[in-house]
Amino acid sequence: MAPNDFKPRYERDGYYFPLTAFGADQATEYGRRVQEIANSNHACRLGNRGQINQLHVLCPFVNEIIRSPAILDAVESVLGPNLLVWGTSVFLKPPHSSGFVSWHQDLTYWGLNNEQEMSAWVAFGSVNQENGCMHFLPGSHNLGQKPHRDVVDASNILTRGQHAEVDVDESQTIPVELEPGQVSLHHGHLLHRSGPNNTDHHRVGMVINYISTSVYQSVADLDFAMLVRGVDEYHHFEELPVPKAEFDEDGFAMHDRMMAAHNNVLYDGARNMDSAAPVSRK
Ligand SMILES: O=C(O)CCC(=O)C(=O)O
Repeated sequence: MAPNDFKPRYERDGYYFPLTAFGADQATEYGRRVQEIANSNHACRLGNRGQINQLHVLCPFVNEIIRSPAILDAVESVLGPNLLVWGTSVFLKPPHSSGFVSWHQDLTYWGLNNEQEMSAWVAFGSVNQENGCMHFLPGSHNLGQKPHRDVVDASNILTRGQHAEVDVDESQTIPVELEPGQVSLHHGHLLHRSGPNNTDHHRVGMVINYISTSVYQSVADLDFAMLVRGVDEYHHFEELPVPKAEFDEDGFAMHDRMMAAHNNVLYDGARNMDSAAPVSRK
């Protein structure tokens, strides 16, 4: 069951944290494995611009993370019982790295037909202002979809370097500090950003994008998602299989197809993106 205050606070503020989904030891172990992948030869095939994308298609342990009952209960309390995962991303922030994420709303370039979506950011280590945690602008999900502008900046680890065209009063924003195993959840129209990592340690976490099965892709004919709770009575997305083994060839083939489909959507209408190789998402 979701905490009693989950839905009212989420609907009022556009986010909720902290929700505890994993014990600290379990979360630290997940973080160790994710970091191992980030340091491996696989990393360059899995994303770009400081992201690793769609690990849930390739790694059974990530598939376990996206099915956390604590997270699914919270998401279900707002989106209903039938849930898909549309994507997962690890935004890499190595020690003393300048990578940042500009103010944006997630749903801007995802091509989804409505806002029946929620993102869960899972901390595998401590996440704070020093190592580049997210900052939220409370209530900004009520602004609806704001225009965004693509800005080429090598340090921006968002796919298109997109900036929401909004003047955000930083004094009104909330730093999303989390301990290992804690999760923050946010609405696809909530304005958020994150800063660089000024510490000696990696910042390790993963974001999971949940949608209701009723959502459909409005920009492309083909898109993929994975059923994680309930039933999919719509079949708007090609269903992703649960990976059987880590990084097997079937998983890679599916991952390549999914990334190609997402990139069609994410780069729709993109200009001046020479520095952004279209292999990442979000
Ligand atoms: O991990 C970060 O620093 C940014 C993540 C983000 O923008 C998101 O989860 O939507």
